[in-house]
Order: sequence, then structure tokens, then C-alpha cells
Amino acid sequence: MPDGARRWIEPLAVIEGEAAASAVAAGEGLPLLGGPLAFLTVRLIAADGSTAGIHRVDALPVGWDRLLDSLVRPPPAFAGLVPRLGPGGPLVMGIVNLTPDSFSGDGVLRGPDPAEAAIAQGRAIVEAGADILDIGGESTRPGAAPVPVEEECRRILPVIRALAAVAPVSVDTRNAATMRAALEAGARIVNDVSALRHDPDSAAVVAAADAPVVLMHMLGDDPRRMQDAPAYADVALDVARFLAARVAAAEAAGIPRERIALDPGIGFGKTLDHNLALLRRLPLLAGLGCPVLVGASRKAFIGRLSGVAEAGRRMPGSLAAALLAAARGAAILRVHDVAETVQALRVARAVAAA
Ligand code: HH2
Repeated sequence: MPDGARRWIEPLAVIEGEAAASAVAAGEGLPLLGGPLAFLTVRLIAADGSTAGIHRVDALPVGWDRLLDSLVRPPPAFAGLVPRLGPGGPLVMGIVNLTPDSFSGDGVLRGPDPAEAAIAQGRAIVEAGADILDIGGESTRPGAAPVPVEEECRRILPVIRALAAVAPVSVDTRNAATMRAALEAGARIVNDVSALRHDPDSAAVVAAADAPVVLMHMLGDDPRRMQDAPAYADVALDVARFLAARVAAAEAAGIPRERIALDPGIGFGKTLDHNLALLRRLPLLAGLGCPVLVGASRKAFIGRLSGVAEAGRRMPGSLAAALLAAARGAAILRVHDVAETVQALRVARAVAAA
């Protein structure tokens, strides 16, 4: 089906815990991606993007119920990983930035021995509960300058070699040559903020390596210009359609859907309102049948909401965003503050299960 002709079902009332289990048992709710969350009502979205009605899941009009399949079925475990937090996850992806210019202020490249500092940081993050280490050598913050592949590899490869023995590593890069070198050095996952658009060779590299991949939405393909007056007809739907098209392109290149995670790209060509709508309407992406990754940690929208200009002081708002994303079905959270995020998630999970 051409992407534009697709209809969507957006789960609206998402609930958790005992209420979710009872609603599913009574036939009044459906498990979101296999549970433990459940949803009670849905918005039906016609191919032209208009709302075709809001309905209880047990009272859908004829012809729509087959679209429920991908919302209800559990997606495959991403990269075969079992969340350290326990069943239902989420997986926690800890960030290791080998960059002098990361927006979050955490880049370790400024110290005397950046590789050594990054390796120590990676070990500490795993000790704190990370399931995945996301290692990057190029900042993609708005306005950041591109880094040549040779320099990117020089920054990250020794760190990947050391940390691949400690935890599953994802390489955060848009460059096919860097992907190939990182996978050879022991990385297991590719995380590409351009969703395999930046480098024409990248899909073939991922396919040949049988590597799981994160496909992220970014408005346009240049981080330097993505924040120039971003505009959407309907941000959640536009992002969902973009990701559906990127999944189709990846599949056509030989990357099976089972190896793909999807990411709405918080902050990548979005205003404050766009970011908030994407977080609130995260369950729409569940219909694509892939685990959803959310990277909201320390981002500018938290600064806008809190008045905190310094990214390193945005941990409390980042925790709120992480908990809200998990409660809306995010399967992977990409965060700077791993120990704090894991603690917050443990509490939220325990309350939901009590
Ligand atoms: N955000 C950043 C980088 N990579 N990858 C995914 N999948 N999702 C994200 O939201 C995402 C990402 C930006 O954050 P950070 O790495 O901390 O900053 P910088 O790009 O400035 O190094």
C-alpha cells in the first residue's frame, strides 16, 4: 500500500497495572504491544489524516479491526535483549558522547585522555543499570558541524573495542564507513539519526551485518538547518508516516522489520509544541509493529519548560519525560543519567504492579 493511502489507529486511553489486566480480561481493553499496558479507546485516522471517529476498542466499525493486529502483538525483543529492569522493560540506553560539542555538556573529549574517560564512563553507566551503551563521535545538536569519518572513527573505535566486552554497544552515526568499522570493532547495533538517508551505502552495511538498527525521524537531512521554522500538518502523523516509509525502504534494502526500532526524534526539527505532541501521542507509533525508542534526555524543550538553560541541570525534567514515555509504550529510553532513570523506572514499575 502506498504510504499516503494508509489508515491509522491511535490508542488514546492507555492504562497500566491491575486496571489494564482487568480491562483486557473483560474484553474492554486490548494489550498495547503485548502488555502490560492496555488501551481502552482509539482514534481512527483516515488516509487523508482526518479523524474518522473515536471508539471503544470493543466497538470498532467494520473494516478497522484488522489494523489492531500490530498494536496488540508484542514486537520482537530489540537486538534479542532482555531488559535488566524485568519483563515489559524498558531497555535503558546510556549515552557515551566522544564529542567536544555535545549540547548536553557531557562530551568527554575535552579531558586529557578522552578514550580512557569514555571507557570509565561506559563501565559506570553499565553498573548503574544500562542495557545498551550508545557511543557517538559526532554531535547532531542543532547547528553542529559535521565530523569527517576518519576523525569520528579515531574518537570512537578504541572505546567501542573496550566497551563491547562490557555491554551491548550501539554506534550513533550517520556514516556507512563508520558503521562498518564500528560493527567490526564489536558494536552490535546501529543508531542512525538520519534513518539511513544520510549515506547511500548505510542500508547495505546494516543489511550485510545483520545488525539491528534504530531509525529516527529528523526534519530534512541536515542538523544545521533542522530547527529553521519546523512545520508539520500533524506532527505525530507526519512522523509516523515518515517512519513507515523508512521501514519500507529498510525492508527493501534487506533489513527485516524484526531488527528495526523507531524513534520520533525529539528535538530534531521540532518546536516545543511538536515535542510535547510527539510524547503525548507516542502510542500512535506502536502501530508500526517495531519497538519505539525515545531520546528526550536533557533536551532543549525541557529547558524551555523549566527555564533551566544549562543542559547538565535538566535531569529532573528528563526523568519525567522518561517515565511518561515508558507509560506510553516506549521500549527503549536513551538517557544521560542512567542511575537516576533506572531508580525512577523501578518505582513507577513497582507502583503499576502493586
Ligand atoms: N539524540 C541525540 C543523538 N542521537 N539518537 C536517537 N536514536 N535518538 C535521539 O533522540 C538522539 C540520538 C542528541 O543527544 P546527544 O547525543 O546527547 O547530543 P549530541 O548529538 O549533541 O552529541
